Amino acid sequence: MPTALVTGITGQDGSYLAELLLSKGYEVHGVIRRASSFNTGRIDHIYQDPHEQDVHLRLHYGDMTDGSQIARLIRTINPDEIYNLAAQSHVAVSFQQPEYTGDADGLGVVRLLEAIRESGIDTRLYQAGTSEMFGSAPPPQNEDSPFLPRSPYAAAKLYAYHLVRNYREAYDMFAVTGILFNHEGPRRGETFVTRKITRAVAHIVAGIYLGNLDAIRDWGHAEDFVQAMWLMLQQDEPRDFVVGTGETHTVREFAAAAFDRVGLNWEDWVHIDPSYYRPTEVEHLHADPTRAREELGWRPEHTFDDLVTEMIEHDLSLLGLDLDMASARAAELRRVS
Ligand code: NAP
Ligand code: G4F
Repeated sequence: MPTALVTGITGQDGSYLAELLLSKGYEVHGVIRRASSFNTGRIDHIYQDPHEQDVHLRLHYGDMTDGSQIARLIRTINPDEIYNLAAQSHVAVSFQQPEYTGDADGLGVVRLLEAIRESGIDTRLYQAGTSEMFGSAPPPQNEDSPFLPRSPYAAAKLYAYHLVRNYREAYDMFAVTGILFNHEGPRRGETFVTRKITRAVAHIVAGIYLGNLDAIRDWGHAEDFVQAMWLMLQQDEPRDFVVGTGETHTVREFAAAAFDRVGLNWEDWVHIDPSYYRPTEVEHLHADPTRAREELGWRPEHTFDDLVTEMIEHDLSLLGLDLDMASARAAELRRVS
């Protein structure tokens, strides 16, 4: 049975990846951070009590800022594959916490690479890179596009990208970076723009404050993207890949599509709060995923419309509502206003 170590298992991608690996027969070890209350909501449905028989998912405390624990986990688990998904992943927050973001997202990867090297184990590493590294590079972006990062987050991820490449060349490691464009889903963190919008739609009367509506993103579904992560570690040779859908929308278009699902006009509900504008913005991300399509055989299965609908249905279900009930409520609102 292959063994995988997943950092960031409590996050959006970590939870989908853990499901995928378990379905493929892996023993999965996840790294979680100690918190004052439970932070495993996204993986509770696959959690197994370690006292049970035949346990395939095991959780360990750890942090990317704590190198000795990372080294200990790698030594004792001896995984065949490591997926480093742990990160302070919010671009806007990285402007407020640049030092911590650099520590967790940049230096954390050095700690991981050094732990692998010093342990001498034969393992494969997937590093979660990002299209944010392209920053202001002209679209569409592929593996040969320049990196022009526009945030402390992107700069930290770019540092990690170069280190992974350097360790691959210097020590002959199977270590790769997936340069993934935005991917979302019902488990997306509540402060990313797509989820912020779909939650507002579900609450209907809440309205919403947003920043830059003109930003263009290549939004896919996280369930499709974790497949690409796994495929990258199954190749004969280690190689970096751009992963994205190749289809783009503005934030405004996402909001319009989402409010339209329940029959509302987004312009009546979306307001601008300039404090959500970033000191430097990434205006246009558009993937050219040719290499992933040709070499990994990867293609997204979810469409943009599927994604918007699934996210809204999920946020409505949390309130005990469905699309018909929400549409009826919206129609009532239109009648009385
Ligand atoms: P996410 O939902 O924010 O999850 C991040 C995970 O990292 C969580 O499990 C979090 O733990 C953990 N974490 C944060 N700081 C840590 C630290 N210092 N030590 C250990 N764990 C830490 O992010 P995601 O959307 O799943 O993204 C996964 C990875 O892909 C991230 O590296 C992100 O930067 C990258 N990425 C994401 C996208 C995207 O569109 N989703 C695109 C490109 C790249 P808690 O649950 O305790 O907070
Ligand atoms: O949803 P966002 O915060 O995602 P962003 O900045 O594109 O980053 C996400 O994708 C990256 C891959 O490209 C990942 F590496 C990263 O970890 C993260 O998952 O913002 C999307 C766009 C931005 O242009 C932002 O300025 O939406 C714009 N936006 C407008 N109003 C807003 C808001 N973003 C947020 N979070 N909140 C707003 O109110």
